[in-house]
Amino acid sequence: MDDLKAKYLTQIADAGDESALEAIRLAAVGKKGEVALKMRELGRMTPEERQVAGPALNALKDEINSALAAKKAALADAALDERLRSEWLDVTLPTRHRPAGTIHPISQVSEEVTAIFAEMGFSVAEGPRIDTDWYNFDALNIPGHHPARAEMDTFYMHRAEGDNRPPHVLRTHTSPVQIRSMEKTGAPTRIICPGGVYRADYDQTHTPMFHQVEGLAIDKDISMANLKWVLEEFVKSYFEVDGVDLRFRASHFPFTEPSAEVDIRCSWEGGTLKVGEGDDWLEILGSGMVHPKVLQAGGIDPEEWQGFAFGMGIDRIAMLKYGVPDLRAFFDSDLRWLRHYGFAALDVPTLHGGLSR
Ligand code: 2U9
Repeated sequence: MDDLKAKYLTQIADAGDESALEAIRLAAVGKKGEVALKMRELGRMTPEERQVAGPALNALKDEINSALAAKKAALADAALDERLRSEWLDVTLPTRHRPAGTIHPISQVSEEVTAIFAEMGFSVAEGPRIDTDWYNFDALNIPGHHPARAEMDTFYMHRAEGDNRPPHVLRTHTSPVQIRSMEKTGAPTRIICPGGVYRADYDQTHTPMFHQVEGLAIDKDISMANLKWVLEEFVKSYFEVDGVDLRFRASHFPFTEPSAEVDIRCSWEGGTLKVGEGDDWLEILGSGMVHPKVLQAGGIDPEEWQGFAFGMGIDRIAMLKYGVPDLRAFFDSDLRWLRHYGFAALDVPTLHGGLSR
């Protein structure tokens, strides 16, 4: 019995995993194991022999069983230690790498403007960048002979000989989107139309493609007072100031009557723009009451409805807010410039979360 005990305790101590341990258990204390065979021999013993051998065999079985249990627990502990050693992670590491790309200031400003007007009930309308001269000009009260057509340095699409379709142009403003929107949804309406526009012009303050946002609100009793309030709210939100004076200067556009250009009070102390203080004025947009002929072109009865409209250059207001000195840099795709002036991809501008953090 001492030999049996020494044999199995050694085997148990040397077992490398649970399956080896199970094999030892079956061979030692299983139903057909060596201890069971020995137990069967008890029947052939004298009562005196049995009195000694019986308890000794039981004790041996108990000892082997507890050695098995202890070894099983030790193997489980070792396995857990091994998992803890190999399956770790450093929770102090940064969770996510900042994306290498940045949001272009023009995209950022378009999102900011959209968020501000969305809060005032305006939705975004979009349309084609190539449109007919009717949508781009005639519908906006700019007939064929009108000087505004020449002033806008329009890009005309090439037409093949015998092509009888109406002339198409690269839109010179986003106004054709508003005409299409009026045709589609009628009145009342509140929309803004941000997007790229084209004019054949190139110098320090002009690029052949630039960006505008125009707005249109049509209802039964809309006035210049509503226009003034909406623009004041916009300027305060966009430049992130509590108050600002606006100056409406009488102007002329074919598509609005009356028309006004809008300046905001500002100072240029130390070369940086401060909006809402100082004695300077900065022109930032054009506006007016939609011309009755334009409402008519959009299929809306000017006897019943009226509306205001405004337009501004996104590139220009982006330069003013973010201190970009040269317009042309917007279109250069210079990576160092983009890293400097770009915005973090996950900072979506909202009014409650801050427009431009
Ligand atoms: C419809 C009716 C009226 C849009 C308007 C302006 C005044 C304006 C310029 C600002 C700087 C263009 O980017 S810019 O060069 N825009 O001054 N835009 S009112 O009026 C509309 C538009 C559509 C149906």
